[in-house]
Amino acid sequence: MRLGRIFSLVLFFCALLSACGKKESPSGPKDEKPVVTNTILVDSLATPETVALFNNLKSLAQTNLLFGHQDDLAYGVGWWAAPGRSDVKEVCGDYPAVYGWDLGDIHKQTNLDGVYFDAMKQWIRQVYERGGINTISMHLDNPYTGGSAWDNSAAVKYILPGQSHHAAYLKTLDQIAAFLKDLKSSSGIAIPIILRPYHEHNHNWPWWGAGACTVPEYNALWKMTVGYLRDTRGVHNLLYAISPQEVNTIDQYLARYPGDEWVDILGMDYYLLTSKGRIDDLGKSLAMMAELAEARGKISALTEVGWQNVPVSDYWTGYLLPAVMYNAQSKKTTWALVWRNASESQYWAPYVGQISATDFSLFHLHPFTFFEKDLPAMYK
Ligand code: BMA
Repeated sequence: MRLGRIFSLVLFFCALLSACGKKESPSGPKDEKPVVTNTILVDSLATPETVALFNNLKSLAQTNLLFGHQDDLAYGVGWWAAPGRSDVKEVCGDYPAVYGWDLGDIHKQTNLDGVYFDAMKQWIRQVYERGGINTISMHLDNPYTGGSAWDNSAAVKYILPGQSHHAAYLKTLDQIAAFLKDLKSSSGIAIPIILRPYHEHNHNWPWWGAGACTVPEYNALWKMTVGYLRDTRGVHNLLYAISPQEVNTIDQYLARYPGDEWVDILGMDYYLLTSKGRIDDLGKSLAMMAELAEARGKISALTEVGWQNVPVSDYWTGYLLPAVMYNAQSKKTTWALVWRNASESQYWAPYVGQISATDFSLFHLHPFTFFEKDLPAMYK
């Protein structure tokens, strides 16, 4: 009798212990238990593949520039969602190393540029399986007015914790978290993503821009977003990139910076390279940013660059390459990404027959540039 009671007690405690061990993580019962993997990233629980991506980008940055293109697989000039197609590949024989995507309109079936989110997930998986790199921006609608990302009326102050539109905004972040957590490889690995929220925040066009929120508000928005995805939703496949637009000085760069513990990659968007006279300007800015990044153990990137409809034949080797190769520091820029090939009236990468296509092939062949086939294993 007594032995039996002791036995049941032991069983009871064993059950209790195992129940505690199985405690659901905030992001759901199916998730594996998070493990501390690093002390260098915003997310100390980042998956091993995410940490590897950062370390590999850091070492490649010393020697090469990765080329990136927004929506490369989704469409190009004169085609839409055609399996395997890519304007970049058709011009130079290889896919880009970096692929940009955007989560604007995440509450709908298609994003703001008409790309089905389900298809986007498939392309992101293809990229990962081929060894490429995915980065995601977010042209989210104004959460106060319901207008577009370009509706730059005040919104941030209404979505911060305790404010009228906070709960509604968390629903948007839930949709983003769900999308990011659904990015799994065929063997179930969470696909690492470079997330680039609230970009060009020093400019005035978006609701998160300098004209629509104060520095403390912007910083609070950034931290709230990272904290929610990482700690509440348990998303651990992210590197976080910030990207002010066209900044020349350290002070300008850091003016709205949320802090080293909230950012993995220092980026910059730059659209002024429309004359050779600006090569120095971009080169110096990239050098400044690379130094800032290096001093913090981070990496830097030209997160958006380009000349719409590439109206000169030597843009790639005559403008972009000399700017990135301006000096030893600017050369440490990790990647340069050009925007989308929406149509004949809006494209940023060449397509077959475009006037800069031949020069783009030379850019591709240049030993400094890396396209997808040039990449070593980025996730190991
Ligand atoms: C802009 C343009 C728009 C597009 C937006 C988000 O620069 O390309 O046509 O909707 O980016 O991709």
